[in-house]
Amino acid sequence: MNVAPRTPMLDRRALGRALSRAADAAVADILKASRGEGGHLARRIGVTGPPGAGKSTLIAALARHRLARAGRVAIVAIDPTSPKTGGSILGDRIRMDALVDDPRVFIRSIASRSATDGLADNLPEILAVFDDFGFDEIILETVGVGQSEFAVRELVEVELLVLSPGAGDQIQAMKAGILETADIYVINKADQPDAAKVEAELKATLALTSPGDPPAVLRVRADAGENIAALDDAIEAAAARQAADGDGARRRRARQRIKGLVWRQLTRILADLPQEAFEEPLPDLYATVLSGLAEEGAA
Ligand SMILES: Nc1nc2c(ncn2[C@@H]2O[C@H](COP(=O)(O)OP(=O)(O)OP(=O)(O)O)[C@@H](O)[C@H]2O)c(=O)[nH]1
Ligand SMILES: [Mg+2]
Repeated sequence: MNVAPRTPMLDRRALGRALSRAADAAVADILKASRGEGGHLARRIGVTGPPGAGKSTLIAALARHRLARAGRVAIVAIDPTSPKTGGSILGDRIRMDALVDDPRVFIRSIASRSATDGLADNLPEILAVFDDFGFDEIILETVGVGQSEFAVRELVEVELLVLSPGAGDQIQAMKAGILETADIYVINKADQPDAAKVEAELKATLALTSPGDPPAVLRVRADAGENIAALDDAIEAAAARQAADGDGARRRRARQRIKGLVWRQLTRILADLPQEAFEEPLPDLYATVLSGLAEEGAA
């Protein structure tokens, strides 16, 4: 008898516990628990854009297509406003009700806490849990058009920027450089009158910032699922280009995890130093901080 290969059942409670542990773990514990690299990696798709552009609606529509290609998909929303909650919160910021009961989908909202770039300072560790639990893909929603775009870019393989009509001002307001970070540009709310205008404006801007090789721009209607299949194909193509880079994703993961861990440790060491330490000559202060980092690593 031919039995189709099946993804083993997901232990949601174990996953929930592992995520909470990763969110709260001290750096030393993370180092201790590290099992060496080389394991399975979930592909990461970042979805970013201004508030209300339709990111969550788009992700809900997109997830259905991604599930046809992947066995298990996690949706992680970085929520800049909500306080930290134990489980997944499915408030009105997340429009994914239809996916909640799908056993192949896991949805989690994460408070951004105090990191200066608007991301949780331990986000690399939290995302790594999904690798360990055998997820094929993570779709990561982040709000904003500021610092977080640059930080997210390092965390994902494929980055989508979602804009909507009325975004003309948003395009103007985006800092130079942010527009260039995405692989795929999505104009959502194609049903609204100004969609074509926003698309033209965006294309004109991209022609200046990426002359010769303008990235994909797609007009979609997330709430009706229109043109989402084309977006799904564009993601697949962008992912294939990334995959050609061999172990690029693995190296990128290692780089941002170590950066995150050292940053957290540095922040703590600086907070714990007595005021007098900052009156010492800079080379001495530097040596003090470095030895603090070395002690933590060895702990
Ligand atoms: N007309 C129209 N409305 C849409 C479309 N897609 C989403 N919306 C609506 O736009 C509003 C915002 O959608 P969300 O998906 O919550 O947007 P978001 O970018 O995730 O918002 P935040 O997470 O709050 O930043 C909701 O009322 C959606 O129903 C679309 O294609 N057309
Ligand atoms: Mg949202």
